[in-house]
Amino acid sequence: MLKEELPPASTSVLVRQGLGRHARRGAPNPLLFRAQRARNSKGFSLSGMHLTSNISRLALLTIALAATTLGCVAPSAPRDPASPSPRPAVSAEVSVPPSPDIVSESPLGAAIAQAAVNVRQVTLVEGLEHPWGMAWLPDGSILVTERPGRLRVIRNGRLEPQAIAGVPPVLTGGQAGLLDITLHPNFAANQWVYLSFAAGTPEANRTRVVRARLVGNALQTPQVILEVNQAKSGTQHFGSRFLWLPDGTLLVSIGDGGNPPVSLEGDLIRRQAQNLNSYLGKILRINEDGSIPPDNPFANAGNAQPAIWSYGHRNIQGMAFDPVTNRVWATEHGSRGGDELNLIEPGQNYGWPIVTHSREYFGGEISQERSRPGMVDPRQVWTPAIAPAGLAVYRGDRVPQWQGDLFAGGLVDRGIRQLKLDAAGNVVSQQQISIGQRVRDVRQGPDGLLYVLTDDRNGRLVRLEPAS
Ligand SMILES: [Ca+2]
Repeated sequence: MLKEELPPASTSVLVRQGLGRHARRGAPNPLLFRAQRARNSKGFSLSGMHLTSNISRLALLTIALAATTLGCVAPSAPRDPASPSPRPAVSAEVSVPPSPDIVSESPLGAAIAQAAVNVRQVTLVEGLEHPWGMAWLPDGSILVTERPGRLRVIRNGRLEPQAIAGVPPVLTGGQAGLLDITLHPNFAANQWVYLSFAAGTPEANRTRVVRARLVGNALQTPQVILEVNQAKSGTQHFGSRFLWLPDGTLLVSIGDGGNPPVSLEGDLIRRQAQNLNSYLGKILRINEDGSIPPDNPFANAGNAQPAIWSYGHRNIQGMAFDPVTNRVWATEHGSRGGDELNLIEPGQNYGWPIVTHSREYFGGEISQERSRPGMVDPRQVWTPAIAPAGLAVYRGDRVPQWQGDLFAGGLVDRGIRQLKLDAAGNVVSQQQISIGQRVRDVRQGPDGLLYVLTDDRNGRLVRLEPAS
């Protein structure tokens, strides 16, 4: 599975349940549609979800190469493994209407020249198993989460063989596992470490946040300070990025719960992103102890969860704060194409799944609407998908040419998009920095350089520094 967003094999049970539900309702069944297309093509699944043989992989590669040769895909754009046939990829491209807010995937010649800083990539550590998030301790050591449920420490540039003890039990498989990590802003005084992870069973699980004190090589006195208020099935879309605001409150992104046919209370679970009584598909804002700030936008709204900060999100895995502009940025996965960069403001609706540039993995529209009054348009749309994960605003003093730029990691992109912004926060150009592995996290380190975690069984910690 290349793209994070594709359902893991373990969802086959859900898929079968979904077939029955669609049949009872008499609704168009995407899974039957997929099965028919697979039959029509003599066993070659066009869905991209279940490539069943090496032959189909080979055919897929051939089509992708042909598409590139014919110019169907912009040369600088990564092929989205979720877009296996060239025809849907092209239609996804042309379905994006012109908008001043949207930078297309076409090459940006002048802007690339402007952004030219030769970057050296230094691999600091290898052997991390699907690392997800990282945090610097006051002594310069780095804590790194590994999705299978371990918390590792890199000390004096070396990955300690012994993991940190006391990590709570986590649900693993698919996108589930131990996810983000952050330290309390006053960690030096109180030793609080915050972890987000998937908790529960494959049938009933939720994103959970625990804080615990780091004493020596162990976490102690763990406290559950937040968990999603509804259980979901399957192992997709946990969100889970942390972001501290200057006022000492903490933002936590929560995914929409999963792709069709994953459902909740008789409806597609993705629609919970528009339900203000659900934590799914939201950014939440809490105090350091999990209590809810009284100035949250829906704190006094009555029929809404007071923890909600913004809503209408699909699956945010990148969040960053710019201390100069006081802006909060977030990157969010679309389904097939339609990945987004959003400028986050409290109380706002970011549209999912009512408005989206993204299409279903199995083909077809999720919505005809790309924009709607009262919903916030993205500042950047990526089609084909980059599968964004990890986001940093560069405010270091080591590379003046990067000042104020956004660095968005991409799983499918296997690299980083460096975005230049104008004063109003519009994206004016982007540049690709290839890393060569799926990128899960990007952060600015205390030394003013950028650090990157790659999502791999043999994941790496990479430092980006100017080459000259
Ligand atoms: Ca949106």
